[in-house]
Amino acid sequence: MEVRQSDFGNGTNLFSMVNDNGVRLDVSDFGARIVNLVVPTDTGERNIVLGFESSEDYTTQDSYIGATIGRVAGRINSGRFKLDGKTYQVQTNTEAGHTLHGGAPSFEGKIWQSQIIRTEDEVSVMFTLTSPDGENGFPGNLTTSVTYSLNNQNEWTLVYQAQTDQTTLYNPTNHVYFNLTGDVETPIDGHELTVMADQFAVLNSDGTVTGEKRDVSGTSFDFRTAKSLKDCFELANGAQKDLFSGIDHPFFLSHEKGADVILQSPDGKVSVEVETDQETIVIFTANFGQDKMDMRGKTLGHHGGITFETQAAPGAIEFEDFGEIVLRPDQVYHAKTIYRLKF
Ligand code: G6D
Repeated sequence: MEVRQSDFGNGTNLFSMVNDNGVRLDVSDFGARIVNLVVPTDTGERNIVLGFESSEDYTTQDSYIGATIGRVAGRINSGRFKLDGKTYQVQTNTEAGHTLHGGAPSFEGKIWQSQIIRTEDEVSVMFTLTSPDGENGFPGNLTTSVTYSLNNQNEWTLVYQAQTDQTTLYNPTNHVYFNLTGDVETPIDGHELTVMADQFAVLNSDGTVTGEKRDVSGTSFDFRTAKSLKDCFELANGAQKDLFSGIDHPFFLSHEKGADVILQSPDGKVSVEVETDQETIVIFTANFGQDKMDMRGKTLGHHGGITFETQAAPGAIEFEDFGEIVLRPDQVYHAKTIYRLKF
């Protein structure tokens, strides 16, 4: 296995990790993000994630694609929360006046420190970042790392660590979009999805959670047995699906044996299995509507990819049963997600 470093533009770097089976994982210190994930198939190499060809493109087209998101993934209602009796107002960055993905710019817009790590079993790049006290309104000097690893079992592993010198909020995630066809112009409708979750979080029209955990039974969000995304998108009685022209929801994982989530390509040649120690996964099906992006010489549009944002549920600071995102000085934050590639 090997790691190569190259220029990614504007003082940023690209790190290419290649395993002995021909899998290539490209990551950048710009936003500590995944850029490419290439797998070999009997019909040639296939890049199964969305990504641009230079760091500039992320600034001009879409800053979140593949990026590490923090301090708090998802929306904080009105950018306001209480911590140990004190009310904080953090920077809001949505039309509805909420804070999305930690404010803007946040982790996705930073150049992280990087360190290449090679062991017998895997190659890794560890990205580290210090978010200063008061950044975007969040308390505490937060030192955080995210380590991307690739091994010869074709597993891409993400490990997060963080510490803070004052009580704060921390709920990071990775904003990777998968499209297992390898063609950004092919919508994901033909993919089959399995999500081992009995409940999802109901959303308001502005994307904030209502606080209701709803059973998936009888809804278009029941993926406990494999179902095509087309069936989900087209099924009637999917009020929440229609509200967002797709999925943009947290699913509460039941963590039964095996994978938490499985995505299968339409031709059955490639699949990704996700296993995480996080309580929820936010699935967003790139509900871009008429918005288009130039990507790798093609045009990315509506339903061009699907995210698997493993994290505590958005709204956790508002609703106790949505998870725990308070990080205290005497704690070390740790989270791990594995994406197993089959091809
Ligand atoms: C939209 O609501 C969605 C978010 O979940 C997503 O992360 C973002 O677009 C890229 O705001």
